Amino acid sequence: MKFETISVIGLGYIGLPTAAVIASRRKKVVGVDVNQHAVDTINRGEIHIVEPELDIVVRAAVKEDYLRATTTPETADAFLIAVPTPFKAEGDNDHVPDLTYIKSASQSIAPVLKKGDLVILESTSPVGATEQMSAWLAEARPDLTFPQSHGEESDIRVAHCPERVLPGHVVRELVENDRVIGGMTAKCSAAATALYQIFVEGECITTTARTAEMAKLTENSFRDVNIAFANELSIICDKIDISVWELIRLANRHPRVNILQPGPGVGGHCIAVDPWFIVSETPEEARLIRTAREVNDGKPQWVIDKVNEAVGKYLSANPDKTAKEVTITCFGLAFKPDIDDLRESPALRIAEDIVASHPGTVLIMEPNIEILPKSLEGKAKLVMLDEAFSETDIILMLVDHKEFKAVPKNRLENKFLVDTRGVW
Ligand code: SAJ
Repeated sequence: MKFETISVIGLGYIGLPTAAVIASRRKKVVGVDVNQHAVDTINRGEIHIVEPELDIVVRAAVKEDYLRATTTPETADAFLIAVPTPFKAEGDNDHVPDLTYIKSASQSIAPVLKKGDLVILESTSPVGATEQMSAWLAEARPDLTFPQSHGEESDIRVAHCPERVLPGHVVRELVENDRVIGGMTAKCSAAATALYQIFVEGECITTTARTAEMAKLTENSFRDVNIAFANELSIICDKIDISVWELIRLANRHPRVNILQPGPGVGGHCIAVDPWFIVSETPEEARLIRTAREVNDGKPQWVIDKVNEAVGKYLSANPDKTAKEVTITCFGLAFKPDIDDLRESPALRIAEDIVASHPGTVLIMEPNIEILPKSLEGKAKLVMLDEAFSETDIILMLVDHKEFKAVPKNRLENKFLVDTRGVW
């Protein structure tokens, strides 16, 4: 199959790198986004998100005229949809996935679809979303045929190919990772495989759309369950006075044991979200997956309780002081090490809670940002490493950034320490 022009709908953390990498293979790519600011930024050859190396790829692709952004879909031979799939606002506790963005993306491309086109859903989606997307397309274009009604003979090919790149390594992983390709029919899978082979060096493995949807949810649920195991161990070990870090190191010496690392909770927009797509579909059956979510979501409160305990201990050791005179420093705000992404960050949630409840000074040391997020503005102070150590009474280690790992142990002397990452 030949693809002259490829359109990517949604120019966020997945869509923009994908568009740029395809363009770097000398294919004409039209990126579409409802956000005019994003479109203008990209058309200047710049980027509106933070991802290592992405700026270089986008700049070159725009300069050489292979990548262009617009707010209105245009004709193309393949459409790749990479829009968010959040939860429905009203049913927050039920964590029901909201497919509104997929619906509006499919309705926006429907008018420009032509016989022979390929439509791929990349957004992480509940099982059945690709079939639903195809139904929306068919509703908008009764003059074309789709796989759900015409099977292999359909005018339009439809597939689900979930993204699985790690933030911070997107440009490399987009090319190197294997891809799961779930076509609604075998011809749909073959067409999608041909598209991904333009830029993917990993293997392209084909399956059904529903299995591909479930595979993505399974990958992130697997990680969530394993992190929950580590987080639960850390709480148990704290109670019975055992170092969880040493314990995990020892247990991992077993040839078939590989425990992940505890932390202040699970952040980001994938692992803390995707398992709920399984739970909301099969609430009776998905008991372990739900519990893992609850264990990980409960971890920030456990950390906050530990900080309060540390303040209590500090005041017992320094009876002449009041809580107002105790300075707490949060080391790290990002949702994981060595990135500046604060979205859905448990570290940020913990810092916000401490700022709201602690009567004394709260300092923040986050080497990857230059200004504090709005929720902390005017309530905490962003400091450099030296000030953080000289001014603080209580150290709260939240993110294992490389700058923190390099700190010599003697700087921690005489400080009360709550280390959620086992760095110190
Ligand atoms: N975390 C721990 N302990 C660990 C590992 C991670 O507490 O041992 C925490 C991190 O600090 C972070 C959260 O989990 O708060 C998630 O971080 P992550 O590095 O595990 O994953 P993400 O969210 O950056 O990216 C994941 C990846 N999925 C898997 O590794 C199975 C990525 O490949 C997916 O493409 C991405 O989700 C996504 O977009 O779905």
